[in-house]
Amino acid sequence: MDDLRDKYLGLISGAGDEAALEEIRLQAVGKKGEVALKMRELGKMTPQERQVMGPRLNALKDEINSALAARKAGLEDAALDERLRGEWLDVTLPARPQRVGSVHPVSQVTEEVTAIFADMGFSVAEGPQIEDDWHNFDALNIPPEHPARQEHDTFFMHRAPGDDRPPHVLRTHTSPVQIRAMQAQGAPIRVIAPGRVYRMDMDQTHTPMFHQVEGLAIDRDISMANLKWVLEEFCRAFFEVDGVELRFRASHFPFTEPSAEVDIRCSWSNGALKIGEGDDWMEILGSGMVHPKVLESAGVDSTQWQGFAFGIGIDRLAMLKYGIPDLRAFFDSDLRWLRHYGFSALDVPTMRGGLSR
Ligand code: 2U9
Repeated sequence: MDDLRDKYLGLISGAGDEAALEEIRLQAVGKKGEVALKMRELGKMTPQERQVMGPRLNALKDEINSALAARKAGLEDAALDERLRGEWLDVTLPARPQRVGSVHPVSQVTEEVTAIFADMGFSVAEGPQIEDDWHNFDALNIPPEHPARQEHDTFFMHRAPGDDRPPHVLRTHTSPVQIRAMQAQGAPIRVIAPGRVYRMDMDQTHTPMFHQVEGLAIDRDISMANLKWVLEEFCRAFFEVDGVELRFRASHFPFTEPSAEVDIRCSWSNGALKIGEGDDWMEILGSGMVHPKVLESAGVDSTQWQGFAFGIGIDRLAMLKYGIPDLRAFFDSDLRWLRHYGFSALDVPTMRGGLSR
C-alpha cells in the first residue's frame, strides 16, 4: 500500500500537463486501475483483514484523488500565467492618432455645429441627396419659372425615354429634409439638417458639391427674437469668442417671409480675419420666418404654428474658423492637405469638453 502511494504521488507531482495527469488517473484510480484491482482482492480476505484493508484502500483512493485535483489546479494556473505573459498589453500606452488618419475640416465643423445646436434642443434630420422636384422646389415656394430651377444651377437626373414625369434633381439645398421632417413629425419641431448639396458652379469660392446646415424651429409663438438669440448663441459658441455682434439685413428668399441675411462684426489685419472686433462686416448666413405656404405644403397648419429657418454654408464656416484659403482643395483628397488641416479622430467636439483644440 505504501509503495502504491509513493509511486502515484510521485508520478502526479511529476506530471507535465493535463493529458499526462489523466493517464495517471486512469492507471491509479480508474475502473481498471491499480487501486480498483486491490479493492477486488478484498473479497478474498477474512472479515478481520477486510476491516483493516477496506478503510486503508479508501483513504489511499481519496489521497490520490486529492493529489490529482491539486496538481490539475496547479497546471491550470501555470497555463494561465504562461498565456498572460504572451498576451501582455499595456493599456496605459497612448494611442497613435496618425495611424487612423485625420478628420476632414468639413466633418469637424459639422460635428461642432451639431454639438452646439444639440445643446439648444435641436435634433439632426437627414434625407435623400437625390430629390424629386416637389420636395426640392415646389414645397419651398419656388415656382417652375424661378431662376434657381434653370439648367445652369440644378443637376437634373435622366428619365427613361418616353417618361414625361419631371426629372429628379440632386438637391440644391438641405431644405427638402425639413419638409420631410415636418411631414413625418408635424409641429412643434426643432431640427437641423446638415449635408451635401449640389449646384452647377465652380470657381475659387464655389464647388459643384458643397455642405450646408439648415435649421428649423416651429412652435406656437416663435418669433424673429428667438431666431436672433439662437444665431447669436451659435456664433459665440462656434467662433469661441464672447463678444460676437450680428447685423440683420433685410433680404428675400422664396421660403421665408420676412427674410434676413446675417453679417458678423470682424476685422481684417494683414490678411488675418478676427471675429467679434473691428469695423468690417462679413455675411455668414441667411434666415427668416418660414413662409406660411411652406408650412402648408408640409402639412402644418399655418394659422396655428409659426417659426424660423436659417441656412449656413459649412465649407465657408470651416474656411473662416480654420483659416483655409481655397475651397477647391477641400475635395482634392490630398493627404498632405488633410494632414495639415485635419483633426484628431480622438478629439470629439462637445460643448463641455471643448469644440476645437
Ligand atoms: C424650410 C423652410 C425655410 C432655409 C434658409 C437660407 C435662408 C440661406 C444660404 C446660406 C448659405 C444657403 O449655403 S448657402 O449658400 N441659405 O440663405 N436658408 S433661409 O430656409 C428654410 C428651409 C427649410 C422648410
